[in-house]
Amino acid sequence: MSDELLAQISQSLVDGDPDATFSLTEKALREGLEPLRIIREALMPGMNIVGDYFARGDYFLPDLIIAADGMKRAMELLEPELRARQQALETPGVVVIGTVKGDIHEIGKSLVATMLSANGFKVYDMGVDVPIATFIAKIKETNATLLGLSALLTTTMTMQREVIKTLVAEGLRSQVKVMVGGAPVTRSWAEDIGADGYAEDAMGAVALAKRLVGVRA
Ligand code: B1M
Repeated sequence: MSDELLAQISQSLVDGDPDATFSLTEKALREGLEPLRIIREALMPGMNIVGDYFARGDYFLPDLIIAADGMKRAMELLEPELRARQQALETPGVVVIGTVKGDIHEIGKSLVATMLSANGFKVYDMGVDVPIATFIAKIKETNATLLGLSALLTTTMTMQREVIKTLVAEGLRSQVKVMVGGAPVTRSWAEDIGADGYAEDAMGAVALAKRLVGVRA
């Protein structure tokens, strides 16, 4: 019965039905399933299927966004339960992520954040228009090992360089690997500003993050 319920949760993500994801997750908790099991055996596999369909061109951006919404809503139910049980996901890494100062583009950054969460990373999403000092404070507070910087404007890409310079000045550069992305960002820009990696899309960002923390994709 529980296997069936887990499969239904997974399928609801693939079907793009966030209401079903939410209510099935609620049901699973009511039936006593462990939150960690729901994440590992239902939500993560479901999001990975959606990601694969997107990568091979069977799903499009709206499908990804709807599935991400389902995952987020389920996580809102599960996170307090995890805390109550003092359980934690074994995480490959702690990521601080945000869209840089001056830039309010949110959708791509949020997709990257959700896919990283779906793959077990502990993600602190700082939102958009994030001042450098906010990134720095969060890295210090959480001992993050990864920093994700999104920029969608040619005018705000330069902020990615400024954040990296500040990491150096604060003595934090060796603690965090920096990944950058966003529509105008390129691999050569990433190299130019001294980032550790560039990803073109959310699935690429997951693969990159795993590589940067030494996990096999
Ligand atoms: Co804006 N905008 N926008 N906009 N907007 C663009 C980016 C633009 C290309 C449109 C255009 O002119 N063709 C253009 C930028 C030109 C440039 O500089 N090169 C532009 C402009 C000019 C502007 C304004 C300046 C317009 C104005 O006011 N005159 C203004 C700037 C506001 C500001 O930020 N200060 C502005 C405002 C807005 C809205 C607020 C209206 C809205 C954002 C709403 C929101 O996010 N809540 C908006 C939107 C929606 C867009 C477009 C149409 C779509 C962006 C998007 O969400 N794409 C965009 C045109 C376009 O890109 N085709 C455009 C979907 C999303 C999933 O993709 O964000 O690329 P994307 O993320 C991808 C990858 O890039 C990558 O993975 C994601 C998932 O696959 N990725 C990462 C992203 N971050 C990553 C981080 C990583 C790794 C990968 O590691 C950390």
